[in-house]
Amino acid sequence: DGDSGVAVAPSKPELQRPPMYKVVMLNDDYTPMEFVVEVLSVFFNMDEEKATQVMLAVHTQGKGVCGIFTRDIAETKCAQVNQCSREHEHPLMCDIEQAD
Ligand code: TYC
Repeated sequence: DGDSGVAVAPSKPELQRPPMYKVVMLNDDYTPMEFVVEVLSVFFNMDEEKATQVMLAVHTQGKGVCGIFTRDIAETKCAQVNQCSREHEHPLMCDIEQAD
């Protein structure tokens, strides 16, 4: 695209979608349900109703997805949950799994 006077269509940048990662929450026998609901509201911005649904799904099915994010965000959220659980001496754990 120089000075030739010929109109050139602007090239459209071809952007790749980044790989996405699920933050997966695991069930255990000891963490209070109320604490799990609190964690889901604080770190995943869920309202009380949604957090309760996800907590019960994890409780009955063994694990459940809290959200899907780019790798950095997923790793950070996972680490925040695990640190918060440890600080409160609960065994609650999250992990990450590649989504696609
Ligand atoms: N199973 C726990 C209880 O009965 C509650 C719980 C739900 C724990 C979800 C962890 O990710 C979890 N108190």
